[in-house]
Amino acid sequence: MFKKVEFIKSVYNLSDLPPPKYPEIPILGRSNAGKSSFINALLNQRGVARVSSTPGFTRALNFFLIDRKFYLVDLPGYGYAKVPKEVYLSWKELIEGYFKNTIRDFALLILIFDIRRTPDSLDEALIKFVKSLKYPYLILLNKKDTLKEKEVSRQIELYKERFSLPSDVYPLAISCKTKEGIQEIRNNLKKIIER
Ligand SMILES: Nc1nc2c(ncn2[C@@H]2O[C@H](COP(=O)(O)OP(=O)(O)O)[C@@H](O)[C@H]2O)c(=O)[nH]1
Ligand SMILES: [Mg+2]
Repeated sequence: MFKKVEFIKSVYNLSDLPPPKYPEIPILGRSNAGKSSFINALLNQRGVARVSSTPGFTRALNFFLIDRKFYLVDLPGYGYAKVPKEVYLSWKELIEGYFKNTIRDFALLILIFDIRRTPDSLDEALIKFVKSLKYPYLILLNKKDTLKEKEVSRQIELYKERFSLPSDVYPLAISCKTKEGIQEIRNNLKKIIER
């Protein structure tokens, strides 16, 4: 379990990023996929990251420092239907600028999807972008509790195929509600950070 969680800041402009003093693990995904819920589950704290009841649009990159060892970064989600094109473009610019920033130490990128959804062109574009960065990444299919075991397997195969994932990258089905799969991820993160 992680012990100390410090909220560092919300970043709206790339010029405002905290110094890259620690390895960082950004959390990416569509709005409402469960990014904030995942951060809360992982840290075993309610309300560290704000969970939205209505899918909304947070523009900021929220930095959390964990055990003075690494940053967890809650990134703004994409794919919120009511967002105008300019807002999508500014999202894209912020995210791309952040990842192209080569002085930062990206230890692992975590991508979260709602397991019930069929991946669309936006999701595919994200995967393509993430693959192009050459950082290690982990794909999580959240809200496993909403599906039967058979449907879970079917969705895992669907994501694997749509994203043309290499055989060693397997999407992991989790639930932030029942906490299934969360301890396994904690153990993996610890290994990655203490590398
Ligand atoms: N059933 C179920 N609902 C979840 C799970 N994780 C998140 N949610 C719900 O999905 C909605 C969006 O979650 P949130 O963490 O705000 O998503 P974000 O926009 O990606 O940060 C909220 O209503 C959560 O309660 C899960 O594992 N199972
Ligand atoms: Mg959120």
